[in-house]
Amino acid sequence: MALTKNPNVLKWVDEMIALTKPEKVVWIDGSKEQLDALTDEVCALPEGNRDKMYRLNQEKLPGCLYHRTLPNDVARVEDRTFICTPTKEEAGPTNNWCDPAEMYAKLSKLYDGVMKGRTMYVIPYSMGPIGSPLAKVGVEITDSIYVVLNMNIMTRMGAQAFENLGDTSNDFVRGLHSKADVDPENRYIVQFPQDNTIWSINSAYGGNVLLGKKCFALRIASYQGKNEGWMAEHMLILGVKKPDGKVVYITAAFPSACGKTNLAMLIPPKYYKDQGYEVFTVGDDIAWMKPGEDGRLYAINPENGFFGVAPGTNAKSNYNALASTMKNTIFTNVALNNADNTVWWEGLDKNPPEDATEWKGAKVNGKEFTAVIGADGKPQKLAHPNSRFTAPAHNCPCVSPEFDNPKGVPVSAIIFGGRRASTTPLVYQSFDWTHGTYMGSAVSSETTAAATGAVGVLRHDPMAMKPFIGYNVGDYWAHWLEMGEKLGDKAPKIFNVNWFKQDENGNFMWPGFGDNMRVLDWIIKRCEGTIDAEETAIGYLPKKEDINLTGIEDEVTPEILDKLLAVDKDLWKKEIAEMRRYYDEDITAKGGHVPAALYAQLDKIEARLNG
Ligand code: GTP
Ligand code: SPV
Ligand code: MN
Repeated sequence: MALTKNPNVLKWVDEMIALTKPEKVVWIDGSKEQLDALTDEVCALPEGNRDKMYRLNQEKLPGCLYHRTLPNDVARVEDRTFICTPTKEEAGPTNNWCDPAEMYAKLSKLYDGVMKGRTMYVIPYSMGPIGSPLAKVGVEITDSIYVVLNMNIMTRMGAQAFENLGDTSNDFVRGLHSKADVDPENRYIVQFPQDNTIWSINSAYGGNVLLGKKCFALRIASYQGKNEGWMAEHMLILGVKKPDGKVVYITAAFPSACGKTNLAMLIPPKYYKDQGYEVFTVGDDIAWMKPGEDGRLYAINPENGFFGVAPGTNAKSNYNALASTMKNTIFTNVALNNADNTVWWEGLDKNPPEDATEWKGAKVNGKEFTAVIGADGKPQKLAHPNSRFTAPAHNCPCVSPEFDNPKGVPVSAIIFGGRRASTTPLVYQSFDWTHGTYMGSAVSSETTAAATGAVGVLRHDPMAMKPFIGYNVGDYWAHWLEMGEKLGDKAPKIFNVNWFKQDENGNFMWPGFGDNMRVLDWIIKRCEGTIDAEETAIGYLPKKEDINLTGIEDEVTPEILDKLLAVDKDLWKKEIAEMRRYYDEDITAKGGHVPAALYAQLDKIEARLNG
C-alpha cells in the first residue's frame, strides 16, 4: 500500500512500475516487522544465490549481517558514472556527459521489464535530521533487499520521510535502481541534476546503489547547493571538546579511503586526554553546509550511518569505528571466520582465521592463503581492500550529542588533504578564503581501492570531489568563492594536511591516527588566534615548537619534524607548474570556467616562490 498521498511521488512510482514491470510492489515503512521479514527472506535464499545474505554470530555480533558482491562489482565505477545536463559544458571537464534524452532512451531499454518476476521496493528517506531546514527527501526504488537494509542504516528511512515531504511538494530526489543482471558491460550510474533524478543499473555495491549517498548527497546536492546558496562536500565533521569545555567543529575533505572515518573518530593521545580533550563524531563522509542566522557556516551530516572501509580498522587504529560495528551492522566483502561465524579483514589483527571464507566465497586456510604472494606481488587478501561495514551512527561511542541537531554545528575550520608521498607538508594554513579555495582546487592524491582502476596513481582530485561534483568544476570553484564572500570574516579558516608523507625508504614519517590530534590542536589555536606561524610561499606553516610531540619524541625526532614541515622550493615550483598545466589543459581548454581569482592565486604563489 502506498505510504503517501503525494501525487508527484505516486505518478513517478507508477511510471517506474510501467517501465520495470515488477511482479509486486512493497512500500518500505521502516518498521521493525517489515525489516525483520525482509532479513529472514534474504537470509533464506539458497547458497550460491548472488543476493544471499547471512546472519553472523548473534551472540557476538547481534543484528549483524554478511554479504558478498560479485568480484566485478566491488567499488564505485567512475568511468560508468554520468552527469546528464542539457549541455556538455554544464557537466564540465571532470564528468562523463551524455545528452539527457539520449541517456533516458538508452537506459529505458535496459530498465524495460527488468523487474519481471521480482519485487520492487519503494524506499522513502530523509538525508539529514527529520525536520531540519537543511534536510532533503529522497525516494529510492530498488529490486534489492540488500539496498533496503543498507539504506535503513545509512539514512532516516521510512514513512516519516514522507511526513517531511508533505502531500503536495515536488521537492524530492527520484532514484531508480535495478541490479538487473549485474552486467558490468551495461552498468550505468547516471545523475540528471536538472530533474532531481538518479538512474543506476547493473550494480549491487555501495556508492553505486545506495543512492542517498554519493549520487544524491554529493552529485545532485552539489548542484542544488549552488542554486540554493549552500554547499554539499565530501567532508567528515568532528567536534573537539577542549579543557575549557568549548567544542570547536572542524570539517575535512579527503579523497576516498584517505582517512575521513579515522579522523572523524579520533581518540586523542594520553597527553591530550589527561587535560580533558575529547573528540565527537558528527559525520565521516559528507557535509551539507549553509550560513546560519548568526552568519557562521553550519554543517549537518545528511547520513545516519557509516559505510566505512574495513581493512586497517582495528582497536588501535580506530577503536570507535570497530565498536560501531558490534551490532546491527552489515559487512560486505570481508572474510568470514567459520570457527565462530564472525568477520575478519586484513589489519583487524595479526591472526587470519584458519577456517576462513575469503571475500569471493572460497573456503580456505586463512593462514596459508595469506602467506601466498598474489599476482600483484603482495600477499593474497582474505578481505577485499574496499570491503566495508555499514554501521548505525548511534552505535559510535563518540557520536556527537549534536548528531541529530536540525540546526547543525558551526564550523571553525575546513581541512583539505590527500595521500602525498612528497611535496605537501604535514599541515599548513591558507592566507585567506580565496587562497584556501585555490588549495582545495589543487588537492591531488594517490588513488585507492575505493574506485575501480589503478591504485597509487597521483591524480587531481579538487576538494576531494572529482568524482562527485554534479556540474562544471569551474562553476563549483566560483560557488566556493561566492560562499566565502557571503561569510566574510565569519568564514571558517582553511588548512591542508598530509598524513602520508614518506621518507627515503617509503615509510610514513607521521604516526597519524590518534596523533593527528596534535595537528588539530595547532589548527584550533590558529582559529582562536592564540598562536603565531611562519609565513611561507605556500601559506602559514607551524613553528616547529608549536607541534606538540609529548609522548612521541622518539618516533618523531626533530629531524623528522623538519622533513614533515619542509617546503622544498624546487618541488613546489614543479607543483605550481603542474597546477597551471592542469587549469590550462585539463580544465580551461575543456570548457572548465576556472575563475580569474584562482589563476591570480597561481600567479601570486609563483611570484612568492621566485621571490
Ligand atoms: P571513504 O569511506 O572511501 O570516503 O574513505 P575515508 O576517507 O573515510 O578513509 P578511511 O578513514 O576509511 O581510511 C582509509 C585508509 O587510510 C585505511 O586503510 C586507514 O588505515 C588509512 N589511514 C587513515 N588515517 C590514517 C593516518 O592518519 N595515517 C595513515 N598512515 N593511514 C591512515
Ligand atoms: C567513497 O568511495 O568515497 C565512499 C564509498 O565513501 S562509496 O559509498 O562506495 O562511494
Ligand atoms: Mn567517501
